[in-house]
Amino acid sequence: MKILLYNPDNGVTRNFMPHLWMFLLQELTPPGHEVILIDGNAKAMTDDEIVRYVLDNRIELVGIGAMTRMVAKAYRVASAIRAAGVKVVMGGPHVTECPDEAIGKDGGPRYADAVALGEADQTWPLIVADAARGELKEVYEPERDEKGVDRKPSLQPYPSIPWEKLDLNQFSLVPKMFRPFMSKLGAGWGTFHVVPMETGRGCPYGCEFCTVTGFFGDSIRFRTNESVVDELLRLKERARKQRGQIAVFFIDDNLAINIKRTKSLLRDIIAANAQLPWVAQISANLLKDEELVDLIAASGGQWVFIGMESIDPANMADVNKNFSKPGEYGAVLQRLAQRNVYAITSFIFGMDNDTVGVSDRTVKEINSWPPGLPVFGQLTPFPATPLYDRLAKAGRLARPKHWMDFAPFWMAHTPLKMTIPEARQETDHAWRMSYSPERNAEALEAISDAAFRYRLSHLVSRLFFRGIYFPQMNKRAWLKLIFQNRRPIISLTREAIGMWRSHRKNKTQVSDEPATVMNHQKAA
Ligand code: B12
Ligand code: SF4
Repeated sequence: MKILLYNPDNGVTRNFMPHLWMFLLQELTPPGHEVILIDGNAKAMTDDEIVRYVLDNRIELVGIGAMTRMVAKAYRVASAIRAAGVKVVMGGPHVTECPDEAIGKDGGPRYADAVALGEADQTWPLIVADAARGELKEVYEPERDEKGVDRKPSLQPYPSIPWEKLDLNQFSLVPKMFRPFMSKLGAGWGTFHVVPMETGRGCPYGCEFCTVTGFFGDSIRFRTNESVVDELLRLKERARKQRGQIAVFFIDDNLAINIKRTKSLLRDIIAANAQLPWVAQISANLLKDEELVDLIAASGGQWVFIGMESIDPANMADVNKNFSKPGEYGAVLQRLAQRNVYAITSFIFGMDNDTVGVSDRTVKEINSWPPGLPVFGQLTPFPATPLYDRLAKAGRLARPKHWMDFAPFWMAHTPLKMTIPEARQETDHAWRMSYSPERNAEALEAISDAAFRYRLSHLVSRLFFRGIYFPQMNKRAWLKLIFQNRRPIISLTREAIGMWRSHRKNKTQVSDEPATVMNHQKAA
């Protein structure tokens, strides 16, 4: 059977990284089937184009995965594929949280032939076998234990995703026209991939707005250190062979949730020389441990994503995230920056204690810390979260099915101390202040003592991160952005040329020196 796994884009911006679920399910597919992957983030296609692709390639089963944010598009595509006579199965967080919606059991239209609820590592092979026999069921759920609790995959053993062989061309972040030139730079920059990797699943913290504790459970499961190290080594080898760069995004919700285990993993990565530049999510409360931060830096950690949410402790208490203390954020970032590790700091506006001016207050505080990459969102009641239930009970949901008419940065409920348009303005203001050309230049100035590569990484990341809010989807937008930020770009380019010249001069001098000196050096 020919199977297509498809992940829609959100229609506004693109993700920089492919989705892990597709590679995982591809690897878990029983032998004898061909699995094709299309990620809308890398290859944007209209609904008609996808249907045409499915028919032209004689696809017999389409699997679609979606977060709530892109589920409306997922439903549209699914309906168009079903109308063309091809079976569709949907999985992922949204359909798990609203299981009846996709199969029309909530009174609405039906979008999918089948849904896979929860973690599908064990159900996917059954789905494929049933579909191949023409006996697809409506709902696939993980097995339950005697107490009725889902049996979660242990992650030991963990499937070996063949990254070394996969065609990742559609996911390279280096534009095609620059590839030949970039591959000659340093160790090679002809391709640049950010690859998702998980080392564990589950988070026990249960923040009110988050779906993770409900979806993955509060019992945490880890892969073995060996399997993570092996995957890193294979990726490192691939980067070397293709004269490109690979960075890893450890997508665990909290990489350091068990500090002892994290330290042991990072030590094993260092011992095996398996370091690649990596990014991971770690909560601020766990980053107080100096030894952990040392190991993060030594094992390749470059950026840590921290869900800071708010600088107001009352807001943190409201959303059950009291364990993260705003008063400690500055020191945490300082500790990271001392090791040249920087932070992607994530904030949420529209919390119940937020008032007009929250963006000014927050950005002022952020600017007093070592520079990072701040991102700003709004409190969103995702279905099946405690937040959704609380707001629904209080009659505060303005758009209870907000995902069916997805509106970026437009809240689905009214915060207590400001209006929805005010929350939008605050969010807009925070993005504008944080990524203005002046702020970008200031941020680089603040780390002027850091080595060239950290400053380059900082500037490039800033230009990309701005795109999360201000769509940068065409060449014109990029050229404008480059022009606006010409000051730090020119300054870094000059520095790079200077470094390259002195490197070339040193090389020429060494090769011009008499053989005796060379021999002498060798003997020394
Ligand atoms: C990595 C990640 C991202 C990446 C992008 C996604 C990517 N390229 O991987 C980045 C950082 C860009 C991101 C951004 C956002 N994210 Co995010 N992200 C994650 C994270 C941490 C990991 C995803 C992952 O790979 N998980 C591991 C895989 C194995 O799990 P999985 O995807 O659920 O897949 C399993 C099953 O669901 C199932 N399955 C999945 N799809 C399918 C399809 C089929 C056909 C079948 C059969 C089965 C199946 O099988 C898999 C194996 O068991 C999750 C949290 C989490 N732990 O999952 C949040 C999460 C998915 N993100 C979330 C959110 C809210 C966002 C943002 C909206 C945040 C924001 N405010 O901006 C943005 C939106 C991005 C966009 N495109 O518009 C929410 C989604 C909640 C929801 N109901 O939609 C999550 C669950 C986190 C949370 N706090 O609740 N995210
Ligand atoms: S710590 Fe992060 S992953 Fe865990 S429940 Fe809170 S927001 Fe979700």
